[in-house]
Amino acid sequence: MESGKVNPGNAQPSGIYFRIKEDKGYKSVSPDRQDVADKIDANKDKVLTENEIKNYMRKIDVLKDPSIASVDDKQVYKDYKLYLQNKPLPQAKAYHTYEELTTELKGLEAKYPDKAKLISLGKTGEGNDIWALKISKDVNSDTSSRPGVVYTGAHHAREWISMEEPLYIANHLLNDYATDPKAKNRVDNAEIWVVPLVNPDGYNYTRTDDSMWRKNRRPITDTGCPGNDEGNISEGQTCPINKTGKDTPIGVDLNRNYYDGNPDHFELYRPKGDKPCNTWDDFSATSDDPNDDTYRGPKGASEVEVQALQNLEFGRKNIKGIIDHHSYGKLILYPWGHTSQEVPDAKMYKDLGNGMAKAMSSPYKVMQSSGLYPTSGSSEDVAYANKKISYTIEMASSFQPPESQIDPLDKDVYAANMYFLDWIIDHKDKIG
Ligand code: 0X9
Ligand code: ZN
Repeated sequence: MESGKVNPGNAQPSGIYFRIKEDKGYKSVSPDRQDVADKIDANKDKVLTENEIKNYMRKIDVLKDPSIASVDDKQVYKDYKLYLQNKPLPQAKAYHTYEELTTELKGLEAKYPDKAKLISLGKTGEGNDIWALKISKDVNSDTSSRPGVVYTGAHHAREWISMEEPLYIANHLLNDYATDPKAKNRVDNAEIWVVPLVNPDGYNYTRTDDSMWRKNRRPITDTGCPGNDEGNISEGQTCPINKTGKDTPIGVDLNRNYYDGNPDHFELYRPKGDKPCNTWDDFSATSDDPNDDTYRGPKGASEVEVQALQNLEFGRKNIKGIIDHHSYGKLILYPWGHTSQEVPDAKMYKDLGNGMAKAMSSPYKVMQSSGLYPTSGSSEDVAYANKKISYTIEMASSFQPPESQIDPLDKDVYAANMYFLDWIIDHKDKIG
């Protein structure tokens, strides 16, 4: 029998908690999650049915649209129930902690000093390093004549599997170099950057406090809305911070915060006419309310994590391709994400995307990002505007797949990632 904060088995909790209906008896929602339970149904002393919880999960996009994305709804529901009970996910032990990731990256650098170099792209608000492993033959020399490809993961804290894939890429390229001519060709002829954990602060928090956390962990004390944070708001506007009267809101959605500073690209971050002071939005999945999961931040590139990635991706002219990993949905997404308009080179994106999908054994759907839902400020769109070949891969069918699925998922997506890398190497003179 389980012990801890949650009432076990058939013991009926007192009426102050919501209860989750289980096959045998009831398990109460943790007091920490009472606000979530209130959102599902404000009627206290209520037993939440599976359907009520699932409807809410659909509303907040934790359960994605199964007509578009691959959804393991049993697994996502199971993980969400544990979240409501404030219990750790059993699969957590199978995913690298931030410390384990750091040790493994340092180990690769130590083992392959002429092919791997570990660089901190910057420090987060909580003092964690945003690690990038540069992989290339004679890595300490100038390798900028080789085409560059960046593989990123875990912009979103809860998307654990998306961190494992870039790490898998690093391990395989380096460990297979001596025995696999394909790996050798890639390391010899490209400059590969692996950034497994863009959001270490958020990730750590998902392992200790909240397995469904998405954003970074920066306290938001200024929304960039002049005067409004003190409640001095003009008519027709809302003040996102004061609106709720809650404690200081925390966190920016890092995949809504990209902006390269080029005024021509501003509308990729914020649609025309929209202001930080109001919460109307052209994009359903992007928000100016710092209490929301998809908060875009007070201004473009306000977050150190985004600045770090942009410095790498747009600062090095030889970088030709970027693949940003997320979970979940088994999707290969290409720009644009902020509009349903097609990019001029959509055919190239579809062909290359289909090639990547074909390299895998599991079916991944290739589609334009906005078809999932439109968003602004995404890494993918800003990369495209900077002439990088840019995809988002939504891995797996849940945010944190169980241990038995991790290796097969990594291996499968690795095939797509290597197809992409080989294509970039083959087309290096024709891109950018
Ligand atoms: O919303 C996102 O940032 C991505 N999905 S996730 O569930 N991993 O959060 C999708 C990004 C792709 N871009 C657009 N859909 N516009
Ligand atoms: Zn994501």
